[in-house]
This record gives sequence, C-alpha cells and structure tokens, in this order.
Amino acid sequence: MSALTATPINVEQIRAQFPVLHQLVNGKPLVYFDNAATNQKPKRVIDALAHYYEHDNANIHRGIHTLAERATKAYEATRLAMQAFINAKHTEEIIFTRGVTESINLVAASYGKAFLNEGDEVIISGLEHHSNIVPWQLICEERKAVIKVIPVTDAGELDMDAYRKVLSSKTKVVAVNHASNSLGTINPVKEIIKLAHQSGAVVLIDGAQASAHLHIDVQELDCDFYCISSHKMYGPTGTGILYGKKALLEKMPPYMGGGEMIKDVTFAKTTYNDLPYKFEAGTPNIADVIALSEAVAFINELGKDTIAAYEQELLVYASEKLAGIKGVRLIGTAKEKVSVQSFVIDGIHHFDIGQMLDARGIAVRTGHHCTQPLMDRFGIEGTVRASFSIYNTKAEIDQLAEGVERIVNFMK
Ligand code: C6P
Repeated sequence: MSALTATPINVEQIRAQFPVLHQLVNGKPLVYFDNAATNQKPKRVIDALAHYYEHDNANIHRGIHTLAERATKAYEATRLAMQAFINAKHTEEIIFTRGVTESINLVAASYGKAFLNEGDEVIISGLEHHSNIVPWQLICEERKAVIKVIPVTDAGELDMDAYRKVLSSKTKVVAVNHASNSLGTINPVKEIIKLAHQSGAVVLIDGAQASAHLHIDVQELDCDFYCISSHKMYGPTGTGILYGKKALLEKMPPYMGGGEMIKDVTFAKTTYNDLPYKFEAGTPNIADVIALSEAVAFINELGKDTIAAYEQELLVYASEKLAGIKGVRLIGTAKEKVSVQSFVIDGIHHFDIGQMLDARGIAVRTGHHCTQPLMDRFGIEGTVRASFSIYNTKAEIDQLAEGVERIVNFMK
C-alpha cells in the first residue's frame, strides 16, 4: 500500500458533521461499514438540499424569472466544481446523469451504436460490477461485437500480461473500474489506458469506488470516459456525472430524446443541442446536483491525501485484525487498495454473519456485491464486506473484530 503524507485528522470533529452516525441501532451505537455501497452525508449536503427547496426551487435553463436563474446558476456551479474535481479541460465535457450505471449505459448505447461493428471487441475485466458488464453485453449482442475479459489473479489484481495479449486491432473499447467495489483493488488504469490507445481503442473508467478516495485527473490519465456517482462521494443519491472527451461526445448520437437536448424540432426533423445538453434530456435531478457541490467542497477541504492516508491506516488495521481471527479468510489482498476488505468464514454463511453483526449495530454488506463473475472466480457465493470512510475509527474496527470472533466461537 502506498505511503501517503497528510495532515492528521480530528475524527470526532468529522463525525460531528454526520447526523446519521449518532444513533443507536438494535440498542448499540451505529458502526457504519457499508461505505462502498453508499457513504453518509455531511450536514452541509443535507442543508443544501433543504435550502434549494426552501428558497430556489425552479426548473433550470428554461425560465427567465429570478428563481429559475438562481437554480440554473447553482446547477451550473456544480458542473464547474466537478470539472475542477477531475481536472477536465472543458466544462461541456461534464454531463449530469443518475450516476455510474446510467453513465456507462449512455456510453455503451451511444458510442456502441455509432462505432461498434460485427467482430469488434470490447475488453472488460473480471473485477467489474454488473453495471460495467451488462450494458456492454446488451450493445455487443445488438452490434454482433464480442466481449473479452481480463482475468484476475488470486490476490485480486488484474493479470496485465493477459491484458496485453488480448488487446488487438479488433479492440474498440476497454472498460474497467478504477477501484474494485468487492475487493478494493486499485487498478493500474494509466497503463491500461496507454496500452488501449496504442491499439486504437477508447477507454471508459468506472470511477464509482475511486471518487471519494483517489486523486482523479482525467487529462493526466488521458481516459476517454470517466463515470462517477455522487452518493459514493458524500453527495446525494440519484445523480453523478459522465466525463467524456469533447471530440468523442460531439460525434456520439443522443442517448435519450426530449426537452433540453434539442435545438429545433419539426415533425420532419430535429436538430440537437450543443454539449453537454445534448445528453441531458428532460428535467434533471436539480436539487441533488446542486447539493453535490457541498460534497465536493467537503472532500476538497479535507484533501484527498489526508482522506486516503487515514483510510489506509484503517484498512491495514482492519485487515490485520480480521486475518488474525481463526477461520477468517480475506478475499482481496492486492498491494494497492482503497479501504475495502472482504472476507469469508468457511462453514458460516455470509448472510448469517451480516445479520449477527447488525444485531450488534454494525452495518456491513454481504452477498456478491453485484460482481457475480468475480465471486465465481474465487469459487464463492459471496463475502462479508467492510468498507471504511473518513469518519470511521479503529475503536469501531475493534468492535467488528470482536463481533466476528464471537460469531466464529458461537457457530463452532
Ligand atoms: N456499487 C456496492 O455496494 P450506481 O449504483 O450507479 O451508483 O453505481 C454502480 C456501481 C458501478 N461500479 C462500481 C465499481 C460500483 O461499486 C457500483 C455500485 C455498490 O458495491 C452498490 S451495488
């Protein structure tokens, strides 16, 4: 794991900003370790939602009245904030979507329709979430293109030699995640992108598990598309972005038709709006987009290095504690990881472990985590997954370890 230098954090001060953390669950103080599914929201994000509905609620880009102008300005301010967050070159490269799932579907459907042909190949990896598998299956079936998969090693890393071998002039798209939701593996995306470009393919990066933890610089990465969900980076659910290189987005056909994405409509012919509006049909999720600005500010004020350094400390502590419990087998032991640790206990079903932990107020995710092919790769049905955030503590990890140990002893 990488050594990071960062300012020490005051975790109690951070926890104080998250109202949801201060409650009892099943009579015990909540320990929230399901951050990879969705992380919790600081009060400033919740306040921004309420403020919008109490003061500014109006449709955007349409009205000339004051409220409409205020709402439009705040909505577009988030576009600028997201542009800076990922260092995109042009503002119109930021398209608001419902999140990563919709962003990937948009690219697969639109880019795929325009540029995939019979016999072309799309490379994904064995670490992908279903959201980065199924949209490609849908379009490949339609366009008679073929999916190829980069295999995963026992540690949960991508087999880069196999990737080099599978790349060819037939490869048109490479779509991989920046970090795995089930195992936490950080993928060598810069290298993946460079190799894909040498073969003439475009690259989509699923950044669902990266945006709250890792620096993202789309110009430095040189990726063609990058997808983010707001709710995994302290923002509201139901929104996120697709970043796409302007030159590519301009060539792609619209994904959805409706208001806002048009210039002129007649029954004979419709002309489409400029970027980014060409891909933003209908009234968007205005309030949530506006509140996302506050999530970006929260992350920026703490600093990604500080967040990553603290979360790495938690990850190492948790992995060592869990590995020390008799019967616990860690799944996902890559060298570079975000703060996610999956494990299984042979002979005890992951659902039972999850339920027993919940009885102690500890929230973890259990199951296949929408990565069934990855579970098949490890010959398991699912795992227990604990994922850590900036507001978690080592004392909470001690409670998790104690809970797991008791479950092991109880079920013996
Ligand atoms: N993973 C998890 O518990 P949406 O639902 O569109 O915001 O994100 C989908 C998605 C895509 N890629 C990766 C790598 C993801 O982790 C997720 C969401 C959650 O792991 C819910 S299944």
